Amino acid sequence: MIPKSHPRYASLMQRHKIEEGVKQGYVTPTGMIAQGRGEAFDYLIGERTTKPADLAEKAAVAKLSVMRDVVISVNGNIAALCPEDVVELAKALDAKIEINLFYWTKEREARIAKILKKAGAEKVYGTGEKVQVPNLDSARGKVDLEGIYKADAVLVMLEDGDRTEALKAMGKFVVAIDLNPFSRTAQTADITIVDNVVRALPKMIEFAEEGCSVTGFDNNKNLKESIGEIKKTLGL
Ligand code: PTJ
Repeated sequence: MIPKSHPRYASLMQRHKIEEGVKQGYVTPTGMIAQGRGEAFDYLIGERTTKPADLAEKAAVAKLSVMRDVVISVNGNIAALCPEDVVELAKALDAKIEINLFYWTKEREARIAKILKKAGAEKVYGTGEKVQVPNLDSARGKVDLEGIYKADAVLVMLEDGDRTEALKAMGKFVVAIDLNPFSRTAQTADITIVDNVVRALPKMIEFAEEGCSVTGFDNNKNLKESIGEIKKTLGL
């Protein structure tokens, strides 16, 4: 039992959600490594939503609010950390929710669908027949025709490697939430939010419900500013 007064309470609770997801079999064991990597970067940005992250969150919501067909992609870690926020954001943006797993198994897919439905999702994409994203050989390349395949924009979170490039090659607008500003996903997305998903999604819900607009957002500049936040922490 972790006391609420513990200085690292929030971070430890996230850890335990991931641990519980692994025990229940819907978070892949390597999801723990992904979480640990995220924690390290979160530490470096001060475990808070930085100014550039706040602006990127606003810019992402402003853009996604006016796009026709938006899909929020969910993997095991996201299902463990913030399924209710995913559902709420999807409602606020009128977006679809699709399960997309790197270490795909039918069982994990079914468990995650159940979690999302329990969190309030009416429909969950990515649980039936799938079609292939060109040039993406991993299981992430298998997507729902009515979901990610047809989407104009995709929100990806806690993502490994090369999917953002493949989705962009299909002409999609990609928003990524990634605590690591140096990752390939962060560097190739159209809008990169360098923040913890557990802080970013609630803020995005707020922006979507209030309504927001951002003009002249420059993702490269914003990413550099996020890296600047890390430099400040390091005293560089
Ligand atoms: O559930 P599956 O089968 O789809 O598997 C998913 C994992 C997590 C295994 C897969 O996506 C993976 O291996 O991810 P990586 O390569 O470790 O990358 C995850 C990225 O997300 C890293 O850049 C982390 O810094 C970042 N990250 C980790 N935790 C968070 C995060 N970003 C935002 N919020 C977090 N809580």
